[in-house]
Amino acid sequence: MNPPATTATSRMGGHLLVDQLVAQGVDHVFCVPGESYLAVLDGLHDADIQVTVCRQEGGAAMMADAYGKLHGRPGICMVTRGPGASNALAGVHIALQDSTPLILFVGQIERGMRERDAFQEMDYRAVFGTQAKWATEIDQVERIPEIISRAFHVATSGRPGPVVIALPEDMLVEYANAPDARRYRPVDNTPSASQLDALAGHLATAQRPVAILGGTRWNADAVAAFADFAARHQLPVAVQFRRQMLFPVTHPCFIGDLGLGSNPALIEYIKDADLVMLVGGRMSEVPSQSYTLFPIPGPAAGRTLVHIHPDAGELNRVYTTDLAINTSPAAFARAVAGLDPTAAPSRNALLETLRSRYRDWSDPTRIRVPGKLQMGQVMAWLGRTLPPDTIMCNGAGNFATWIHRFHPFTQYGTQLAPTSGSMGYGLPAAVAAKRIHPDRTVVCFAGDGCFMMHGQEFATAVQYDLPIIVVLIDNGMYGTIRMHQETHYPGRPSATSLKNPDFAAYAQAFGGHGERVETTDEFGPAFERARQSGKPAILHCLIDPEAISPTTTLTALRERALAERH
Ligand SMILES: Cc1ncc(C[n+]2csc(CCOP(=O)(O)OP(=O)(O)O)c2C)c(N)n1
Ligand SMILES: [Mg+2]
Repeated sequence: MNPPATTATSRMGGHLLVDQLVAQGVDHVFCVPGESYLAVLDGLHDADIQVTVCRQEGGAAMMADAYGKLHGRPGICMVTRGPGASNALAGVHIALQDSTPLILFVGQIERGMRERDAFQEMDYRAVFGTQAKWATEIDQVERIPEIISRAFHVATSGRPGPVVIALPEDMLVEYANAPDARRYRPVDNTPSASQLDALAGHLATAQRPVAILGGTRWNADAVAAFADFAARHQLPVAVQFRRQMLFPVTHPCFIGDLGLGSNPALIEYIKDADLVMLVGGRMSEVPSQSYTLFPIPGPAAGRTLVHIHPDAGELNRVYTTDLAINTSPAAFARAVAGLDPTAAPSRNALLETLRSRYRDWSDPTRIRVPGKLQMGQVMAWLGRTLPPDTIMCNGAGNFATWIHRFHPFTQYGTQLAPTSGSMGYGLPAAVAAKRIHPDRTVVCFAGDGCFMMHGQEFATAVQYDLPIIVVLIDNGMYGTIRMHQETHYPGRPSATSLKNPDFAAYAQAFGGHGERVETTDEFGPAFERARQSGKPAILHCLIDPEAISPTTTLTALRERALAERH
């Protein structure tokens, strides 16, 4: 049955909702359909919105997170009730931890059936109450514009994050005469003149300063403005875990990234810094090296801590600051564009030392691991070959170390990786990236474990003709966990070995290009053939299980742990 026609004054809920998305500037929706929100799907039929239909809601929500990371506007995900929403939680959790704007719409049972444990019923306010900035349900059709407008503001203002909106099925087919809401504008502050003066004072006297960049609400202009600011002030700059697109590695002030397995020389420098500027991030467990970089609540005597964050609630949350500036990184970068050094501190020699430590650490050609596939050489080849605007995507696993330590990120909008450490993110992120930027090279790095968490989205890449290239690093195990086992319970592997499919055949079976790569020399030509194929591709790279990280082997970890016991 066709739904009744929408008139200018009266619109069916599902159509009114889609009109609100258009009014808020939405151009893309990632979804898995469900009978619970047919009226919205019907609205999408005629809307000027691109729809990506996915194979599992976790992948759809991760694609929406990737959209949010690339654009700074909320990624939109639509899923069905209970089971769909449960699957989508994986992506909502990433958006929460990663401060990504995202709005998840969930079809909901009819209002009159609530609290009977009806088919696929879920209490979204309760389930997502701790995992979203706001979880709500639209009970009255005429309130759709109001609630959608608020959702965009909540998702993008302060510290961005996810919003979950449940849509009762019967509400979606009611009619309302409700006007469209106006386009949202994220709320922001600018630093005051006295805050900028205080910052200039700290910068003028610091002997060993460092700026550590993180968080969201950056953009390409902000990255460029901050790079100029750092150069003028000869300010050493580090980036937080998986926020490597915030500062170019080629910049004379770049000194490294603070993640898992970071450069010990960088950590030593930061622990000893007399001025620390945290810009945009919240210095969570991973970048803070399990909260060991700075004393809590800190800072130590003689050290100055300046924190710039768009959410007042994040300032002084863990670390007590000397100067707290409540503003977005974008507004901060604009404000400091006019801040010139008051004295001329020469930190050239310091920068030179820090840069050479960074170069030593991040040179992949120095790395030798067991086996025929030398990942150091692979990274060097990719670094030389890939265009600078290539979007690198990954989930979690030791394989990701190769990117974080060695890939030369130089541009904003080139890194999609979960700071929350969620496996399975790389492939959906790559699908979203290629959908958004069809002209750019998109590479997904995945471990054998990581890939299989959302490997079904390879079908989505094939469905939309998205020639992404998956570099699948197969060591036949959940290597990260095996590494921890050998460190803490040496010689007692448990639940970490994997029997894998032929991933090249997997790619081919889906209609993509697949190749097996066993040696270093095979990698470059295989990558080129993948590129030439014009199809989504998987390079099934077999790495020696001993090559657990760039710097150590499983056997070395085990032997060290056993020796420490005796
Ligand atoms: C969704 C999810 N489940 C479990 C984990 C715990 N975990 C972290 S890394 C890892 C293993 C990753 O294996 P793989 O992708 O093969 O990479 P490798 O470490 O072998 O290079 C596991 C199980 C996680 N981070 N995320
Ligand atoms: Mg593995």
